Amino acid sequence: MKEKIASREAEIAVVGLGYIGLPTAIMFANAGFNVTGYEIREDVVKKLSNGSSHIVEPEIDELLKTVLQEGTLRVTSTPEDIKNKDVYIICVQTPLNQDKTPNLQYLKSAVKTVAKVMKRGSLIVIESTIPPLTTVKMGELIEKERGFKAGRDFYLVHAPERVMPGRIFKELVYNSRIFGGINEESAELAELLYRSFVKGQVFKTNSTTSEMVKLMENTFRDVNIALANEFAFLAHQYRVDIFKAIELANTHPRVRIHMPGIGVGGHCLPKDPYLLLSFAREDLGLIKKAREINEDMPLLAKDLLVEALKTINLPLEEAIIAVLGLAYKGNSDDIRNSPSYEFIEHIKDDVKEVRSYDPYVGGTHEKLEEAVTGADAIIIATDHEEFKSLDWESIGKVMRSRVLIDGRHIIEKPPKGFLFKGIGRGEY
Ligand code: SAJ
Repeated sequence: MKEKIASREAEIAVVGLGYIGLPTAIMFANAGFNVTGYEIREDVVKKLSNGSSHIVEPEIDELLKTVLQEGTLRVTSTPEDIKNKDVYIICVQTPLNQDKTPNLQYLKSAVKTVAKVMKRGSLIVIESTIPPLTTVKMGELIEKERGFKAGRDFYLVHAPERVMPGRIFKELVYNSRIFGGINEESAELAELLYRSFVKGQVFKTNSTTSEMVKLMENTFRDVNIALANEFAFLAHQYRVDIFKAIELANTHPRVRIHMPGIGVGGHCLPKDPYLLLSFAREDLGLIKKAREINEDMPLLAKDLLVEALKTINLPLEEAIIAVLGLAYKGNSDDIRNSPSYEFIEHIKDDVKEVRSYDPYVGGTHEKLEEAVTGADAIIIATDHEEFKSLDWESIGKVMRSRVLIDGRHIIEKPPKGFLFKGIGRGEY
C-alpha cells in the first residue's frame, strides 16, 4: 500500500461531499490521485457533475472544474462505483439529536456502505468529528459486517480537520494535522497519504486521543466565549465597556479573552462540547454550564431591546424590529445554529413585526433600506463587513423610532440621535 500511495496509484474514495469532503476530494485529485467522490444526495452529485459546487467557498468552482476536466475526480451516488478502492475517506456529518445526544446514523450508514465495497488491506480514514471511542466502535462494526479486523485486515485512522469556512483550501494545506491510528502502521499510512498536499506539521497518536483533541479544541473555544459572555453580563452591572476592558486585559502576555456576542452558532461549537461529554459516565459541569451561557445570549439581547423600548415608552406589541444579519458568523451565508434565529424566536410573539436582512442569506427584505424603513429598532446580529460602514444618518431618517442594539460589537461610537445599547456595553 505504501508504494501505491507514494506513486499516487492508490485509488481513493471520499464518502460524503459536504464542506469538508468536497474540498478534500478536490485536494487529493489535484495532488494526482484518482478520486471518486461518493454522495447519497443525488441532486448534489448532479450539480457537481455539471461543474458547480453546492458549497460557497473561494476558489472551489475553478478547482472543481479543473479536476473534473482532468478526470482525476468523478462523483457518484452509486456504491458500486467505489468498490475495491485502496483508500476510503469518510466525511459525513455528526449532528446532535434533539436531546443533545450524538446522532451517528450518517456515520454508521457510511461505514456500512464502505464495509460492503472495501477490500482487504484498504485504508479507512474518518474525518468526521466524533465522540471519543467512536473510531474503535466503527472498526468493530466493519468486523461484524465483513469479518475484517481493524489493524490486521485493514487500516483505520481518525483524521480531524480544523479548517475555517472561507479559508478552507489554504487551511487544508497549511494547518497542522493529527492522525489517530487504530495502530501505528495505520497512522503512518495516513501521514504518507496526506503529505501529498499537507504542508503543515503532522502529529500521530491513537484514534481516541485524536477524537478527544478535536473536541477539546472547540470546547476550549466555546468555554472561553462563555467566559467572555459572563464578563459582558457583569459589565452591564458595573457600567463598563467590556470590549475596552478585554483589550486592556489582553495586553497581559498570557491572557487572550474571546469576544462576547449575541450567541455562538455554526455546526461545531454548539455541538462538539456535547459530543465530548456523550460517552462519559460523569463530568464536572463546567462545559455544560458554558453551553447554557452561550445558548442564553440571545435572551440578553432581548432584555436590552425591551429595556430600550421601555425607555422610549414604545409598547412592545407596537414595535417593528429589523434584525441585521442571519448568518452565524460574519461574511458567511451559513445559518446553522445561528443566534439570529434564536433571537427572532424569542421576540417574534411579543412585537408587532420582525423583519430581517442579510447580504449573504437574504431575509424578509432583500434590501437593507426596505427592512429599516418605518422600523423602531435595529439589532445587529452578525458581524458582516457591510454592517461596519452603514450610513446611520440616512437610516435614522427613514426609521420610525431610533433604537440600535449591537449584538456583535460592530458599533464603536453610537450614531447621533439613536438610543444605543450593546452586549457588554455597560456604559449605555
Ligand atoms: N464567536 C463568538 N466569540 C468569539 C469567537 C466566535 O461569539 O470570540 C461566535 C461566532 O460569532 C460564531 C461562533 O462563535 O457564531 C463560532 O465561531 P468560530 O469562529 O469558532 O467558527 P467555526 O465554528 O466556523 O469554526 C470553528 C473553528 N474552531 C476553532 O477555532 C477552535 C475551526 O477551526 C474548526 O475547524 C471548526 O470550528 C470546526 O469545523 O470544527
